[in-house]
Amino acid sequence: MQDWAGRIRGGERLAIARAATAIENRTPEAEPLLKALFPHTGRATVIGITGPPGAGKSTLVDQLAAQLRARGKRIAIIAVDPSSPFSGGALLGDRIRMQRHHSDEGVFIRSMATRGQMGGLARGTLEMALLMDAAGKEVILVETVGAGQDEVDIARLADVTAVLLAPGMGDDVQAVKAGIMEIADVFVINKADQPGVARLEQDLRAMLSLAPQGKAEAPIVMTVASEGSGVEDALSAILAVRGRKSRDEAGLWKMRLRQMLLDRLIERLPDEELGTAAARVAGREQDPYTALDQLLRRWFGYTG
Ligand SMILES: Nc1nc2c(ncn2[C@@H]2O[C@H](COP(=O)(O)OP(=O)(O)OP(=O)(O)O)[C@@H](O)[C@H]2O)c(=O)[nH]1
Ligand SMILES: [Mg+2]
Repeated sequence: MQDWAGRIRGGERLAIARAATAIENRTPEAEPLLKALFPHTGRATVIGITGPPGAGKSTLVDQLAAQLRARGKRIAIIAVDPSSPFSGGALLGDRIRMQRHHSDEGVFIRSMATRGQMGGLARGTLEMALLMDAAGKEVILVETVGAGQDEVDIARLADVTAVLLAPGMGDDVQAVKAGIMEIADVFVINKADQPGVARLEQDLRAMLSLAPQGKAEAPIVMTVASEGSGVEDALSAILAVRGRKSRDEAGLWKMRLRQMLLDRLIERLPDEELGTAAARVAGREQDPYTALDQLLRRWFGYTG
């Protein structure tokens, strides 16, 4: 284990890839490995890129990666592939688009499936980021679709979150739900080559002017990711936020530990048990509170 961890810290690609697979498959090796790696984490900058399906997140991530490489940064890309019908087909496209980085030793790319969880980042995304951090990656780009729970999850993971919008996506600004608004540090209006950009910007500014917590000052950057224009500005805006934001590590870890605790409890509880209890509650044989007490007692040794 120590040897494996050492090779990861040395940036050995094969060792990192094996660890990524262990994390994704939640094999028994993953946890002891992460324990060994943890003291060597905390240095990377994690940038979350989120937004509606098809807004151009992958295209922008690819361009940001190129920019960061040009600045000599070691980077990792974690693409969380939603299992939604929107993006099922985009995965192959992403892979092809990012191919140019594949032969580059300074870039590590990993896709993760959400496996049909309700919203939510793929379990293990935090672990994947910790792995990349320990492996000496200086910047970690995480792409996720902003839908459902994701906005909260990405805030728990990322140091800076960029929300990507694009014109002509139907409900435009409405696609950015209130939750996303709150976690956005930078707004990127992509597809600035398409009609409707000025309106989108107007709507966004109007929305931001009503938002609390100084969101009205959140930078808005225009990009045409497919051509690479505006990408440098987007990166500068993101890194500027990173420079200003004082990192509340304990606050972040409180959110993360809460989620990990929930995950662990759910993991330990056999699904059939939950099903049996649910059937009793549904049949009015038992109230939900008594059912919970019983589950807690039986599976977690809870005596309260
Ligand atoms: N016209 C135009 N098209 C773009 C731009 N950026 C990306 N696209 C195209 O928009 C489509 C979707 O881009 P992606 O980068 O796959 O979008 P995404 O947000 O990652 O999509 P999902 O991962 O499926 O949610 C692709 O066909 C891109 O080539 C842009 O600035 N202008
Ligand atoms: Mg994508």
